[in-house]
Amino acid sequence: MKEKKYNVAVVGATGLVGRTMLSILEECNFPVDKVYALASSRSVGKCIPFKNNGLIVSDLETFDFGLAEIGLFSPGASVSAIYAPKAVDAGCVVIDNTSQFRYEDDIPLVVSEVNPHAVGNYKKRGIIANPNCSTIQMLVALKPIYDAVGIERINVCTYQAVSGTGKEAVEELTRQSTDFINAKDIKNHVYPKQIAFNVIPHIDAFQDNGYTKEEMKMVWETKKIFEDESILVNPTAVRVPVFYGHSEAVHIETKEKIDARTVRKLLEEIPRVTVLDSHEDGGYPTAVSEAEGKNPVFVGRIREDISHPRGLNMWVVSDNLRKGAALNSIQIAEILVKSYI
Ligand code: 3JN
Repeated sequence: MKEKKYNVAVVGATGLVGRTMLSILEECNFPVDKVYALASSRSVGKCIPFKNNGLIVSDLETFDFGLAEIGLFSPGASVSAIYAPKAVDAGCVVIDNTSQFRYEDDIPLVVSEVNPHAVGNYKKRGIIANPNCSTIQMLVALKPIYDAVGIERINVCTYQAVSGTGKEAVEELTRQSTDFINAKDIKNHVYPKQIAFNVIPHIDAFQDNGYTKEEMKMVWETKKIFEDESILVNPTAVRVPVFYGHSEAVHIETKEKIDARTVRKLLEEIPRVTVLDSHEDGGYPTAVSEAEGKNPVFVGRIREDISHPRGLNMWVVSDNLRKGAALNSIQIAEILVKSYI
């Protein structure tokens, strides 16, 4: 029997996540037929890389979503708010990479290794939400431990690459770095403080409780994805002068004691996790040397917490544009086509 193929619309195709979606669609075995690259009128007519001839960008505003069975959305929350429901009305299933729908009860929020079963709940609204990049890589690494012994509390500090903010931030880090080296004045446009050769403890908007929205996303999303309102999450989200790949120092308190060797073995069995954890110089993953441009979630520095009887520490690194965004969206689409549409 001939394999069914799907027409896919990539919304926000000119952004960093949109371009990564296209490059993963090129390299993976997803059964695509036609691919539509959509963006705002500003980008209409641009050619973006895809297979041999590239794709010409079409106007999101006038696109007939009846032409696509699946919409991979990453255009920003306010744009998804308008166009995702329009796409659904035209018969397209939307996988949305923004925060617009993530916290709505009747919209599934899915990490493909953690709660793939939740994809089935897409039918009511026609939308599946893709979590925030920092949540995704953390939960991929924690899921086997959660299943084995339970997790009471997570303390996490993130070290997030500028590509999480977008193209302008990649340009800002590049420009500030050259200006710094050439002893020129440094100007901040994207971030409130200099990002080159600096570390900024602020991602997304401040909330009433003093946490930032990026931090609260990790709290809300962990509870929803693990389907566990009781799990405690205490995050600090930090921007670092790295182009691609988020890193996280994750400290957990488990419900039952588990030793570092057992955790290492559990994680080594997960196909999309790569454990790099030898106690020697360089025996751990980093964003630039391992994660950038790669698909796995890399885990290292696994060790028992010397200050807590059920504490465990680990270092989790992944490409924020891939597993943290585009790849997870396409893996959701794979589950969708395999079992539901
Ligand atoms: O800053 C990062 O590293 C991740 C940024 C994610 C982001 C940036 C702007 C808007 C999001 C997100 O996916 O949560 C959003 C949003 O959709 O709210």
